[in-house]
Amino acid sequence: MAKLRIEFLKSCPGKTGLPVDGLPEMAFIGRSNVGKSSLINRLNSGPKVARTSSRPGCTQYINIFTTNKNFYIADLPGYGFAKAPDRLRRQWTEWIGWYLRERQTLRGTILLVDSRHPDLENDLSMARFLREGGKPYIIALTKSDKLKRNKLAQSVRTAGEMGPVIPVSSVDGNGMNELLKWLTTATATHSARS
Ligand SMILES: Nc1nc2c(ncn2[C@@H]2O[C@H](COP(=O)(O)OP(=O)(O)O)[C@@H](O)[C@H]2O)c(=O)[nH]1
Ligand SMILES: [Mg+2]
Repeated sequence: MAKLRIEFLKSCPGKTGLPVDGLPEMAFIGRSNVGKSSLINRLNSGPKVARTSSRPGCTQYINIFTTNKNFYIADLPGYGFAKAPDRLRRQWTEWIGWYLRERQTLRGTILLVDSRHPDLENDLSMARFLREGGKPYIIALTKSDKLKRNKLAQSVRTAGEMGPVIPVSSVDGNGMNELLKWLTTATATHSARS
């Protein structure tokens, strides 16, 4: 299976830390614990580069990774963890809202959605936000290994309301080639603003 060579570059707490060399960027976003770090690690040909855990974190940093395909991966902080204080939620909305709306080099977004919960309100509103933003995005329906075939098909249909769907699994590798193809195509496509 084709893979990327991914390396961690840096953690950015705000705009000033983001790369300025103009290389295209692809964002990964989703609820905490949806499987974002695992997916980035699975796409990578080398050892783990993204930290995985079973406990939702609440870091507000955007983690930037380099790839051998001349684009950056931006790992955005997860949303939707119930216990976050209001102050943290406001910060998240401001910083990530700014990033998704204004980041000139952003070429596309992978919205990760748990295949067992394909219709959660915060995922639906993120999908709406991305659609309104007008840049390419795709729904990566995570942990597809956890569902039987017909349940997964049902989940793909439900998630299809939000946009184009690729079911993926970091455990058995389902969907990785398709996701990789989408990533490389979207990074090569110039947006109207660049
Ligand atoms: N069965 C299964 N479990 C997964 C998969 N991806 C992630 N997980 C588990 O889900 C939990 C959260 O994963 P993580 O990658 O840290 O999520 P993040 O918070 O979105 O970065 C961990 O316990 C992972 O082992 C998957 O594709 N299949
Ligand atoms: Mg993570």
